[in-house]
Amino acid sequence: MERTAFRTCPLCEASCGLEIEIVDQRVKRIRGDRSHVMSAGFICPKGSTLKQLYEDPDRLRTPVIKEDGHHRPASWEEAYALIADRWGQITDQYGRDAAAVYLGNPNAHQFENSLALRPLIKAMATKNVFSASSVDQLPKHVSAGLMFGHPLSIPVPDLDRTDYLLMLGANPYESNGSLCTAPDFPGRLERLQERGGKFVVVDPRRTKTAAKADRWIAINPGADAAFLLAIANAILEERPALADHLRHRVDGFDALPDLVAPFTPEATAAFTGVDAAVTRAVAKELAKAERAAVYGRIGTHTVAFGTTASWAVDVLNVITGNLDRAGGAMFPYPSHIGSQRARRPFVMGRWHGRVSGRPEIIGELPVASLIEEMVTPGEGQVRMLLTLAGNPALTTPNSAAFEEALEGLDFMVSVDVYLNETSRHADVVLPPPSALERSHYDLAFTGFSVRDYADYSPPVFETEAASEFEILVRLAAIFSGFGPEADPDLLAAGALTSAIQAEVQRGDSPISGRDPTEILEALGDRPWPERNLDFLLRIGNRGDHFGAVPDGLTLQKLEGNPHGIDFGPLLPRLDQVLATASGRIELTPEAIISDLPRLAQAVAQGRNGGAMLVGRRQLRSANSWTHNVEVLMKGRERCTLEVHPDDAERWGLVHGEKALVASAAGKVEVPVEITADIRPGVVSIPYGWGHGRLGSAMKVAAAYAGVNVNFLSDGSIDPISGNAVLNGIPVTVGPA
Ligand SMILES: Nc1nc2c(c(=O)[nH]1)N[C@H]1C(S)=C(S)[C@@H](COP(=O)(O)OP(=O)(O)OC[C@H]3O[C@@H](n4cnc5c(=O)[nH]c(N)nc54)[C@H](O)[C@@H]3O)O[C@H]1N2
Ligand SMILES: Nc1nc2c(c(=O)[nH]1)N[C@H]1C(S)=C(S)[C@@H](COP(=O)(O)OP(=O)(O)OC[C@H]3O[C@@H](n4cnc5c(=O)[nH]c(N)nc54)[C@H](O)[C@@H]3O)O[C@H]1N2
Ligand code: SF4
Ligand SMILES: [Mo]
Repeated sequence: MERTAFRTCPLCEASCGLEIEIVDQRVKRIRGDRSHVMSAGFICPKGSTLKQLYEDPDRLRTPVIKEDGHHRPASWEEAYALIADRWGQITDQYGRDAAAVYLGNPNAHQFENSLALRPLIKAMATKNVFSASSVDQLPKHVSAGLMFGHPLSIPVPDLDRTDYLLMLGANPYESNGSLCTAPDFPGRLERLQERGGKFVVVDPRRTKTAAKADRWIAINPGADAAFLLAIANAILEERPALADHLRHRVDGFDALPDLVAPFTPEATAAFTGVDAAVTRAVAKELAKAERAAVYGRIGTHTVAFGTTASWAVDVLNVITGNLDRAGGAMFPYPSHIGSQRARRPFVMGRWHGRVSGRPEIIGELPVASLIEEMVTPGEGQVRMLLTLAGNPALTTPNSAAFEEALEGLDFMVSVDVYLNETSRHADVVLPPPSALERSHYDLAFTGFSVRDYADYSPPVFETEAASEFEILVRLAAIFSGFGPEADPDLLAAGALTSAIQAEVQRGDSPISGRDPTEILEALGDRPWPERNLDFLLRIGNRGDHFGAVPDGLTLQKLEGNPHGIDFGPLLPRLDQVLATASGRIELTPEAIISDLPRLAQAVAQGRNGGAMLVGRRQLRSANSWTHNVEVLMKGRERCTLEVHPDDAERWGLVHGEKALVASAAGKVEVPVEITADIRPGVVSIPYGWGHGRLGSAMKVAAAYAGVNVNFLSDGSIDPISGNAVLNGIPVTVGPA
């Protein structure tokens, strides 16, 4: 029996369409879906490995429970009963804050997880909620929240129409883009150049992306905020007026020249390592380009001035008139979002961390503070941890201390497909099905897409196993006190019914005043995640509003379009987006302005000349977890220390031999790769490696272990957002 299935790849934000050939219930081949409305056949080497990930003998298929230091298979009933028991004991004795949860990256790629998480977290009723966001893009949420009023109102570069892209700390030739969903990002950049446009890459490393760029600027790590403000300074010297479409929508424009006055291209040059003439040239190009966009990613976010850099990116988009216009930086409008978004302005600090008092942001505390919450005794100490689709032992700072803290916990649960560096510490591991056994819709990344589109894929293979939705609902039931035997269907039905009831009661809802029973019935008898999704789509901005808009979007319509539906290029929509108290763009938010003296001080201090460590991503890895796939791993060693030839000589390093790299937090030994494609004084180790730890069960990954770069990150943060500093870490380097 042969058939072809179409499925979105969930491994990175590009969300490519895949065409999967199946013969006799086995995957024969996976290639790019040439008819997909966004990816048009593009695929990277990881996309076809959904087969290997599905077939991987090391992938967990039943729960495991740790006994005497070893994991043994267990039934679901036994696993849930144990969790209910321990949860009860720990929270009865120590209170709800004794339990913490860490949410990893794949949650954002699985819509059923996104749907189940809110009730799950609510059921835990703990303030100790942590996620990968605070080792990633949190600074962008904060700057967007402060400037535009909502932490998800993040403008994306209009890649397909821009004439000039200034890109900082991003390497889409390897990463395929982030906070910018654009399958075949490299192809889109090449087309930009073909139509006469330019792109400039700011990165301490001459990455593949930088090598293709019209200009590569080898900035010092951690200096982007100063560089961007120097560009703003140079542009504002010309006293430009705001563009017409922004003129009455911006507060703080007049205050800006004084605020950026200390950051001239000349004054910042020693700190950024960028010649004033180059900064001025970029400022001129950016200001004069017909349609331009500034875009910053990991290298601008995971640094000591991450929020300031994130803010400065959009300051430039505003003052050059490029925000909210075609070819500039625009706000996507995904189909599952209704026309009315809550207009309550963004706030931070609704609660605070126990130990260093860090403010809550978007419902979370910074994961860099999780160690102290676990190890500092006293009321509210974290004694139980739930990790959901995350591998914080490799991905969060100060890994040695982190793993030690995990060992000190009373109880730990992981929901994960592998027994890996993190879940090996867990008392119970609950495995969800593999990607090919689950359906897909992008609730998260369509919100950052360069075109408005929607696609849905049903599961490629049926499975008897519990869905991840069911696992999360059952955990929520346990945490709510309904116990391990509660019926997940009843709970899911209850949650959807309440959502419908709340919606019909909203005056501005497209289904205001309708009968909730009629709405629930209209959603049919699909699995619960699908019913929830259909509900969101149908009340969404392109929805059929349950019959009111005859041709409107429904899940059924998406099912009939397996290559997705393209709704066209992004449209200007600033008025709809703005949710600040003033109703305008806040160009000079207090939380950021008040931190500028710290940047001015860093600029004045300059550099001490010591080595700085940065990370990097690689095309054949997805964060820390696809390393058990042999076809992705074979070939030359990839977990290496990139060093400039001058530095190698200075430090006595030999290509292929090991170097010892040490920071305030720890040290690692790593093979040296001498390359001129890195700024002198900067070294780079890729992130996501460090496998083969005792108790993990990933044979291929163990054979290509590499080292964990987060042994070197010391837990320092960007003080505004609390995001971890993972790039620009002072290190010493010598032969091992
Ligand atoms: N030094 C340094 N550190 C970094 C970064 C960096 O650039 N440098 N980058 C940061 C960034 S951007 C991110 S996003 C984070 C990522 O940090 P994490 O989210 O903690 O790490 P991942 O490697 O994505 O781990 C995903 C985990 O989920 C499991 N998994 C995979 N699919 C599923 C699924 O469908 N369900 C469940 N339940 N589990 C699944 C995998 O086995 C793995 O254990 O790391 C951050 N850490
Ligand atoms: N193949 C692959 N693709 C991925 C992932 C993966 O692990 N592998 N992970 C996915 C995830 S979760 C994310 S968040 C995205 C991230 O996507 P990107 O943001 O494109 O991530 P990186 O490839 O890590 O690129 C960061 C770049 O910043 C540079 N850099 C470091 N410090 C600085 C600095 O201070 N200033 C500047 N200007 N540059 C600096 C680094 O040299 C590096 O080239 O990728 C996603 N896609
Ligand atoms: S670029 Fe990302 S979404 Fe596309 S095939 Fe590769 S891993 Fe999958
Ligand atoms: Mo990420």
